[in-house]
Formats: sequence, C-alpha cells, structure tokens
Amino acid sequence: MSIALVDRRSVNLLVLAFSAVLLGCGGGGSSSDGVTGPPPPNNPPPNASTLALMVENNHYSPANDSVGVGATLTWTWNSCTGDGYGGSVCTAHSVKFDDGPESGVQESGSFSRTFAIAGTYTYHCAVHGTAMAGKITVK
Ligand SMILES: [Cu+2]
Repeated sequence: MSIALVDRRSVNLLVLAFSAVLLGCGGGGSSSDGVTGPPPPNNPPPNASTLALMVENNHYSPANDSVGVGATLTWTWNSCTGDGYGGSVCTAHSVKFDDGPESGVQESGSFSRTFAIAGTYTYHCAVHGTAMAGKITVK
C-alpha cells in the first residue's frame, strides 16, 4: 500500500517536471525577432573555413585550407622574431601561386586573393621554394 503511494507521487512529480520543460521551451521563442542574441554573420561564403592565414617563418598557417567559391583569403606576414637585443629580425617570404598570382617578396604586410572558380590552388614561397608551401581547395 505505501509503496504504491510513493510510486504514484513519483509519477506525478515526473509529469510536473515534464510539463515545466515543455512550457519553458514554448515560452522562450523570442530569438526570431532579431532583437536578442548576436547579430547574424555578414554573408559568409559557403564552406569557408579560414579567411585569415599567416605567413610565418618557413611555413604558412594553416598550410592547407578549404573554402567556398567566392571566398577571399588574406595572408598576413608574421615573420619577425626578437634579435636578443630588444630589436627584431624580419625574414622575407612570399605567397606565389602556381597559376600566377603572387604577393612579391616582403618582410611584412598582407596579400589577398579571391577564389571565384572551384579547384585546387597550390602556392609556395619564392625565397624558400616548395619547402614552404600551401594548398587551397575551393569547393
Ligand atoms: Cu619563405
């Protein structure tokens, strides 16, 4: 007899909890009005993974990337290191695509390229050759 009472009380508590969850979900739908929450992304290209890359000493970061058609990638040079005397030493590199476009050899700055056609684009550093190489896959 007492066991049955406990069971019924437990069932009632479960029903109450379940109802509260349902009500909570139904009452929270105010995100579609655009007032709350973060702003929507500014029309990112489909499948874009990384739009900002780094030119570092003897490698690109990331070396391989995959983006959507129409994406613009920007490489930013980060090739200066401390000289041990409070100054810095910068090493010149470049982004040179096998199909033509290239940044020119530089110690700092940036280079951008927009990929309008799907395909695989390989590039390397004109100073360090294919030992410093990267690949962009455009889908
Ligand atoms: Cu280089």
